Amino acid sequence: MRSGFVAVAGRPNVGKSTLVNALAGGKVAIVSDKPQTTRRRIFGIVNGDDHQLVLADLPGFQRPRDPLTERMQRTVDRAFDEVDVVLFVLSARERIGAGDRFIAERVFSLGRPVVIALNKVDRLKPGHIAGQMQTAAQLGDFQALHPVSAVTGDGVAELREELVDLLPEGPLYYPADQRTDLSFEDQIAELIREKALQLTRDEVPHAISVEVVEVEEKAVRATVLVETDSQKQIVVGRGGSVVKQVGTLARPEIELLLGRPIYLELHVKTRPKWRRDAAILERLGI
Ligand SMILES: Nc1nc2c(ncn2[C@@H]2O[C@H](COP(=O)(O)OP(=O)(O)OP(=O)(O)O)[C@@H](O)[C@H]2O)c(=O)[nH]1
Ligand SMILES: [Mg+2]
Repeated sequence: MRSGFVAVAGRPNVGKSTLVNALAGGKVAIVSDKPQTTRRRIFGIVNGDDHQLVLADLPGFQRPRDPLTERMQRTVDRAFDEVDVVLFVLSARERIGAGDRFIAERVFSLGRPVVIALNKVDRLKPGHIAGQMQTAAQLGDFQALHPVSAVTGDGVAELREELVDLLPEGPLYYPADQRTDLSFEDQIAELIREKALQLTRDEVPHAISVEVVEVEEKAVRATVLVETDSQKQIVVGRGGSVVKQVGTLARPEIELLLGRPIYLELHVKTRPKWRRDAAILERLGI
């Protein structure tokens, strides 16, 4: 039996969570086209006959700007302490530059094998991919470099095999049928937040968080927090249209998770400066 922990590191928005989902073979982490979607460490657990690969999906590396982003970066820093392997994710669609080199300095100094995933290679010209691979190869002394597409699944099976091969012999850390370490409540809150991120833009997504208030047999009640009244207006929408849409998109996924139909009740509330409020951040698991 091989088992162990892999930290998934990289700049915001390079596709870390999408890749964790692809490797885990199902949705573990929420995904959006807005940077800083992932705010806490989430384990995606990949179970095989003779292995258990625990992927730690992490917030993107960033320069902290407030208590929320400070806590997010601390999560990233701490995650490196006890891992067997680092999966360093880059986007083939963007210039590999200073931000990636900054992260490289950190991950290549850990004394652990580093596997580079060059993500988002779908629909890119082979010549462009080859160039990006050459640049990526200069970032440090890597164990392996895999061009992948987390969206189409190209290269994902090979990457999974590579990661499993790097794990030491070890025990099962989680029951073999478990896919994440998040509670149902936290998974539900994340699903609702994902839909709210999808339907908003500019500064609004960063000001949104979700708390599940109650999960009953037939109903789930949750609160969508924002920081200002104008953000609240946007998330509620005209005649409640936006929050209604959030519910419509989130409900089927929550029902799939719980395995039963539910009524989803969402309230949007203004909580000024929650991003600076240690008690709220603690409660949100950040
Ligand atoms: N074309 C393409 N898009 C991708 C791929 N992987 C991820 N994306 C898109 O990239 C965006 C960001 O994906 P995420 O998985 O949320 O990225 P992340 O690195 O986890 O982002 P943070 O949590 O904010 O740090 C989403 O719009 C994804 O659909 C890929 O292989 N190809
Ligand atoms: Mg993410």
